[in-house]
Amino acid sequence: RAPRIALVGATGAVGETLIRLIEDRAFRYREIHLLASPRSSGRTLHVDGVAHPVSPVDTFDFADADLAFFSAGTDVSRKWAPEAAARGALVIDNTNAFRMDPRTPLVVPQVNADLLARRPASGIVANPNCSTIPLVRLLRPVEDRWGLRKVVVSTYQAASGRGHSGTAELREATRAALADPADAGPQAEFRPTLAFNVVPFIDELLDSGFTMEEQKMLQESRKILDLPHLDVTTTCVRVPVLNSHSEAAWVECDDSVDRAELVARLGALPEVTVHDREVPGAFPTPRTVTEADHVHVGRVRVSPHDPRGFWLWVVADNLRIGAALNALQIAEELVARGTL
Ligand code: 11C
Repeated sequence: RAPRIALVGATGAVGETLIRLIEDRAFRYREIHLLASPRSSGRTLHVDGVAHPVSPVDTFDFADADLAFFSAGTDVSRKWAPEAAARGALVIDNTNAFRMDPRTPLVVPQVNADLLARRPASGIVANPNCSTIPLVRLLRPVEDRWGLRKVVVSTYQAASGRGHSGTAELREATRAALADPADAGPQAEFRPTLAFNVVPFIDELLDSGFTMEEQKMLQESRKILDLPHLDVTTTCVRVPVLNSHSEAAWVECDDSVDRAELVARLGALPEVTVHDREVPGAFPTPRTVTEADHVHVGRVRVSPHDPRGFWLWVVADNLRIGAALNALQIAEELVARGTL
């Protein structure tokens, strides 16, 4: 039987994207319950042409759902996801709340879908951070063929990583700066202003000197790839782009890498497009990515000095690949495997 599903955070950027994907991918459900924090509830949203009220999460009985998607922020997940799991719903959580919990699998279906064969001990499947997902999808075959030694990444992350309020602030701050270059505009999401700027700081600062976003990329990559000692070091940067995160990744391997073979292996991955497979130097950008459900790769360069190292330029829609699509693909796997 098709599952009864609940969407917590239905009015947010990830929640709205999830609704579009449920429609586009014809994900079958028996009932759908749209939920949000009390502040964001009260609206009506359409799913598959049917109007649904957005109800407050704190009045919903999760015994009425088989599957619950959470994308309303870490605090909401910490408070309600364990309750939903205890009431019998299998939770797919988009936040950072449970990713490193040993009882909770951290899943990118193209990498470690086998973890979805049974219901997790916590009743929760965690969805990784949006900058981790495209990276590990590309690293998996590299590890399998050449052995990974080290990965150095700089990210170029879009404003939509902060949801609707992030994109709204970028638009408003850009308008303010165009009218008066001294006017930084609003700075609730991005500080200093993101208008005509790049900001090498995402999430909170840790004692290590790295940000939480940078630490997530290390810890999550290790867990998903099941390589607990993998060296992944990153600088995470916010750029004035509305949607789609980009990454420049330097990858060092145990063995020498042949560019043609690397391009062929990456190009053979499901839902991956390599732009410079046939056109030398071709690259994707956040504005030109049209197939938003693919991870896009370009500028594939093996070092002429030491062919054990190579560069990739990666662009992926952070709301889809990095959040809603990954969550829905987890759900599709759970249904296909009969785990629900
Ligand atoms: C950003 N990567 O771009 C963040 C958003 O841990 O799921 C996603 C935060 C997370 O701001």
